Amino acid sequence: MSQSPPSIDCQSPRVTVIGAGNVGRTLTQRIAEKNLADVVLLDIVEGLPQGTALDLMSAQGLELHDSQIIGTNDYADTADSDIVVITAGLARKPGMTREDLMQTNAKIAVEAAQKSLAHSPNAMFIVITNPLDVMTYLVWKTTNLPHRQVMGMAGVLDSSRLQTFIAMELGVCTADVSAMVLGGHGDLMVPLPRYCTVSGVPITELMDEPTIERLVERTRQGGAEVVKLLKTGGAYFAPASSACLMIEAILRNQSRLLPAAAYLQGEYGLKDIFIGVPCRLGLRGVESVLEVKLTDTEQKALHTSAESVRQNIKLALENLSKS
Ligand code: TXD
Repeated sequence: MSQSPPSIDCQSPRVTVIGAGNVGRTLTQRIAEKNLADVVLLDIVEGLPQGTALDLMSAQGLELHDSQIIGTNDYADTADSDIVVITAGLARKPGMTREDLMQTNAKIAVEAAQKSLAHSPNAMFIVITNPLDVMTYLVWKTTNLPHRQVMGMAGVLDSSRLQTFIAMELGVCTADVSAMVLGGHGDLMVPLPRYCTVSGVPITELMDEPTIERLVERTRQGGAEVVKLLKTGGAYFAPASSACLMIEAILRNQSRLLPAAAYLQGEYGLKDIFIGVPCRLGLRGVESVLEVKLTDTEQKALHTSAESVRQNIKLALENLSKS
């Protein structure tokens, strides 16, 4: 008697990365080498995603992963993606703020989101394009997706920079350091030294005030410091690792507590805005937003950062409606 074999869903998860620039292609490499998913890499420049995909696939037997990587200029190839990551857009040059990129990147990010959504209506969207919190809001607003399905990557990166600076200062293993940065991804971001620890010991017990303030300021300027050194673009190794961590948390339903730009509905006294807050990330996207206790000063700093994001959202929406 023939027995039907047990049904095993062998389909790999599929992640689309829009933008095959520095962040997009490094992220593609990270996802593949961690065997997290198949990756579709899309760019407007002909040949760039195809060449990158071919190059990365040629290392498959050396890195021993089995992710498929497809390079394309056609959104039809992105169909049925579980996650879409938007990295397309201009990067900063020395002396530029993230906000200087707003008008151009708004059009690019919105178009990328809408075209991707048409082929992957159930996808989770992770926005990376700057100015981050504004672009995340625009992607959510223009796609009409449930807000748990849209999030921005910045908090993991900013926290990881602070984590690194603390480890370098104290000469301890970076993995033992835990750091938390909230707020918008800009000069007004809100590092929270009270919530930073080394193996559970608050850094306020290990460093004096001026040292902590110096590390906080270096974190705020962490992106600009890299831009200034590179001269031709922004950071991409740590940004790619940060996005990869979020993707892993979602695809493996890890329920990790990570700072991400999430939609707020009254948490922290803020509404109708995307800004960096601690989120629980899992298969359903932003499963919940955690409200940690803030001092009056921290709360004020978060609101100042939110006010700047809000003004830029207003400006970006006005510009989009004119174009
Ligand atoms: O923490 C964070 N969120 C960030 C954000 C950390 C690092 C980088 N951050 C921002 O991501 C940065 O300020 C940029 O706005 C994006 C992408 O940065 P990246 O360093 O990757 O920029 P590149 O190397 O210039 O790559 C951008 C790619 C490039 O290949 C373009 O051809 C492509 O985007 N591009 C497009 N692809 C598809 N569709 C359209 N319309 C398009 N326009 C440009």
